[in-house]
Amino acid sequence: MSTDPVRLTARHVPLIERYRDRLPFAEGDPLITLQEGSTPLLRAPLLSEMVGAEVRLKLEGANPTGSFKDRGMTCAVSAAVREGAEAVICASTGNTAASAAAYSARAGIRCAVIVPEGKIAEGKMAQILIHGARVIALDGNFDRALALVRELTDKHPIALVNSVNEYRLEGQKTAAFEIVEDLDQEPEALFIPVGNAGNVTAYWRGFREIGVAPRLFGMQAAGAAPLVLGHPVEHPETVASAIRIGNPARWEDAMAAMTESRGAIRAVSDEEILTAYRLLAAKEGMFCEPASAASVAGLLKYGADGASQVVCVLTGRGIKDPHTAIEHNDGMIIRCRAQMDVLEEAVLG
Ligand code: AN7
Repeated sequence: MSTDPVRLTARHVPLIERYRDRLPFAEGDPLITLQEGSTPLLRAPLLSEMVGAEVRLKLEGANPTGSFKDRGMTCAVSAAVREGAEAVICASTGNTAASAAAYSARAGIRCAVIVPEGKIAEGKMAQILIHGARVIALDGNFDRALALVRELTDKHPIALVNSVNEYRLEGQKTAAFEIVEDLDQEPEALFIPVGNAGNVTAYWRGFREIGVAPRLFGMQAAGAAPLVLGHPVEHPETVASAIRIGNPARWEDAMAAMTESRGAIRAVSDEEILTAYRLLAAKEGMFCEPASAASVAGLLKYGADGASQVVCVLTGRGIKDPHTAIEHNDGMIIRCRAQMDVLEEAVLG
């Protein structure tokens, strides 16, 4: 009989343990985990009806820090600890930083994050700070932050945990394994938001490793769509702050993934993103962050392209960005005097 009072099922196993045979970690290696991965694949009845296909949502916001970044971060930080690192660093639009801060806290190592000043969602800043990381608020955008942090880590022995780190992609590819395990049929199309382009690259790697090939449809915000335009965007702008990126580090890898899968890279406007964001929350009960809604915005705008089994990746949780939710919603607040007739009018009127 086990001495551990908690009975572990497949779903409660740390990502590195669940997929150890497909990841570069051996038994006995340090394991820094917050029990990430094994996220739900939720049917979306209304979306399915709207696009005439079976649509499911991969809920990456169910990861411990509320985004898919945890899959890569358990690997990147475990590897950093294995290599004796005492500190990690990343440039970030918010989620990578929140994840790095949490996993570093768990590992007992220092963490610094470089973020574009005033441009990351409030919930992410709260996460980074409460985990005790050092925030460098840069007078420049994400692309500049990434260029600087790459230069810095060439000079100093600090582990870089952006998705230029191979361990990040190795961890993130596991989401593709889970989707195929959870579906009875193979997915035919995957819609996914694209920022620095690490995640779409990782999904393709994961699908290829297990011999499946859904078409990958990458979605960029129209104001930050370098891959669609074919050239870097110097001043990217979008309401979806997580993907406000003008020069993705995984440019070639991501384009190869979309070409090889016979998919496409496309743009969706902020308005289309916000429409999908509100629809997901108000009609499917699923509150994701604006960047995540880009995947569904793309599905609604361009259609399923003949696919009957479709997965949209919802990369992060809505509560990370309360400001955008309070600005753009279909709900209402009615101020009310504490008196029955006024209350009746407010509730029933
Ligand atoms: C919710 O945190 O780049 O194409 O620094 O947070 O792999 O970059 C975040 C990216 C999609 C895009 N959805 O993924 C960062 C960062 C959410 C995100 C993306 C991000 P990539």
